[in-house]
Amino acid sequence: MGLFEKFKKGLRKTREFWSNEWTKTLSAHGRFDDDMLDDFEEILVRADCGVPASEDVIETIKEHIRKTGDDSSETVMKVVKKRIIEILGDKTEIEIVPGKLNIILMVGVNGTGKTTTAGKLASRYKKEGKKVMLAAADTFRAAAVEQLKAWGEKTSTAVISNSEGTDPASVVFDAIKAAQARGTDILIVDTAGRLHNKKNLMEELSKINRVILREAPDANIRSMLIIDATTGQNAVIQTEAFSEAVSLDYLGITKLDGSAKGGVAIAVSYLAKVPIVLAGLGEGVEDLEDFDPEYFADSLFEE
Ligand SMILES: Nc1nc2c(ncn2[C@@H]2O[C@H](COP(=O)(O)OP(=O)(O)OP(=O)(O)O)[C@@H](O)[C@H]2O)c(=O)[nH]1
Ligand SMILES: [Mg+2]
Repeated sequence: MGLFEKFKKGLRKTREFWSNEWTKTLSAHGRFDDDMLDDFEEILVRADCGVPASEDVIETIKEHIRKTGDDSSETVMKVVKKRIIEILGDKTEIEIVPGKLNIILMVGVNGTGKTTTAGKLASRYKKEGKKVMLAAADTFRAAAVEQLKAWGEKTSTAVISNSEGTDPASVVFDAIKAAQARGTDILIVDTAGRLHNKKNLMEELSKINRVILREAPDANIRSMLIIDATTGQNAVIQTEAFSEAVSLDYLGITKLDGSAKGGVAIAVSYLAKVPIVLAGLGEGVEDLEDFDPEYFADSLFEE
């Protein structure tokens, strides 16, 4: 299956929601007058695009009609799609620097898909012939280490771990030492789910960061916030809160396949200063793709 086909398949529920609602509105109003645009804005908000981005899209449509006088639905849809691609920004991929240790720190609230995405990423990089290692720095939740080990087995990737309850920063320390000794290219650090307002957990994350900076100052260090599309506007709130609390480089958006709330990618991109780089499109090891703004937008509108 091609990449676009995968996006299309993954975004089926979101696309169905958009196209049903839009078809209804289009046939009810026929043309893009103010009433129609009000309905349109409501659809965008209900599709979890968030109020600021939805208002922006509506403004863009109004300006287009004012300038060109063309309010045919085909042209307006093209304008909407173009604006959505602009909001999503340029396609960005995770930067892997050859000849260096690259460390990817996975963070986020409970259950967003950190461990799964870490496992999928390990598989991807192994396939590319890289030396990969996983660090089980979620020592908080029982079974978290076992879950990551299962991904290690599935992807033939070394997993550095310790027992439940040990200091996660010490696991990261061990993992960095092991990665340095083995000439690892990419070390993916899985961390415990945490709320941005839970002081101890956020401090734990800062400590992990300090250990990484101290023990691997020359490494290419990247942190990635994993958000779950099915949580809608909560994902937006999490992105804002984590951006304030820790330094983020990337966003990964998971479970796009499981919900009609794919629009959350638009809401997040409108507010966040970091790019979405990954799209989780299912639970399987292959269900991870680089986030592609054009494919994403095309998948929303494709009949
Ligand atoms: N459908 C779907 N399910 C996903 C995706 N990513 C993760 N999941 C599922 O979401 C659930 C939670 O995933 P985990 O990877 O355990 O999440 P986590 O962030 O590590 O959770 P904690 O460690 O508890 O904070 C699992 O059942 C995964 O299979 C995705 O892209 N699509
Ligand atoms: Mg986990």
